[in-house]
Amino acid sequence: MIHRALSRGRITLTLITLAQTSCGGDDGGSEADASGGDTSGGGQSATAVRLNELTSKSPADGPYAGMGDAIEFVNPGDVAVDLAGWKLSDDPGLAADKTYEFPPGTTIAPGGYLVLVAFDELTATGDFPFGISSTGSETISLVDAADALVDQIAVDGVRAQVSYCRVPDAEGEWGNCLQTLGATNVVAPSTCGDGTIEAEETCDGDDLGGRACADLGFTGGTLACSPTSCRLDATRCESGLEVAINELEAIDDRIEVHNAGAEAVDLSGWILTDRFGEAGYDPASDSEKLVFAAGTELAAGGYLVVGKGDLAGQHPFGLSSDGDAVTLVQADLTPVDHVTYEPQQAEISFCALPDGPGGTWRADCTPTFGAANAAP
Ligand SMILES: [Ca+2]
Ligand SMILES: [Ca+2]
Ligand SMILES: [Ca+2]
Repeated sequence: MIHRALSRGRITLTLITLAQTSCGGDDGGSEADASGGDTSGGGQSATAVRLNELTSKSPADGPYAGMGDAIEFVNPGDVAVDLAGWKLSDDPGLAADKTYEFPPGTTIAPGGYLVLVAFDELTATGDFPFGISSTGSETISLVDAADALVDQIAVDGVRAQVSYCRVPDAEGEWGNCLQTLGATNVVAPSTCGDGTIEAEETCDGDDLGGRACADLGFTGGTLACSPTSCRLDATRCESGLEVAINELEAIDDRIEVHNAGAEAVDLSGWILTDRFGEAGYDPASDSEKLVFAAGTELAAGGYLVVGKGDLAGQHPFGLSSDGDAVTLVQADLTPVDHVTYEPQQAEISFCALPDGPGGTWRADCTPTFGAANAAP
């Protein structure tokens, strides 16, 4: 059913052609026309080709796993389309270094799909020379060989982390989708960011499911919802203690804990975990936690850097650069501090400024593990 041809080299094209049994659905010329005047009257012209699906993060599985951001095109027409000389860009001005030109021999069969992936300079594989931001907005343009606009989409990259697509294919409205690169688009069962708690979500936007910091064991502060994971973000909840998570990064997975108080604090039996949830914390179900050894003390004004590993004093869980959360819990399971970060924020250093429980978290700090935090 699915035929996949892959050619590798300076330019990689991945072409998927579906069996032609499902392409009878011509809508009689009401095809959306992004540019105005680029389709002929009556049946669908060559420029019926449409941007159809985008991902702003490399697919986790499927035929494009690990291949980078992906863009799917569809040809809903009844004739093959030759894309030689067409261009794809994240710059409406088509700057050369931000623009991919479809090479000779690039065609999409009637009812077929074409999937391109971001060019990876390290491996010199892939196609288009730009990334699709997973946190910001992008405008992706498709133009034909005469540089006439064929289709264009302004996408909020947060909504494209799994898939942003048209439903139905080619002509529908764009929205959050299941990932279906090279196949018919499907609406996502839930949408993080639509303000409604659905499916796996524990919150969405301002809807926290009626919860506040106190429900998680904190003494006060402001509970929020991660805009990318739709899980509770207790970063601004307060414990009233002077000890806090102070800095972290997702490359070597280091976590800095700081005692901003005037007296040493005994951390014996305290726990550092990535599993703290809306139902509180169950250490019995968490095999990947660090329990601080008896006698662990953090001096007044001191910094403790916890690295990743299986040795004493190390934490065994990873910190994802795609967003994650860390919580420090006392021996009696009362939470001390929690930090949630979003994709890309911890790639260099995510830190509290100024140091300690009252600081405001920000991305891209100057790394200062073991010392006072510093702005970029
Ligand atoms: Ca698709
Ligand atoms: Ca939702
Ligand atoms: Ca620091």
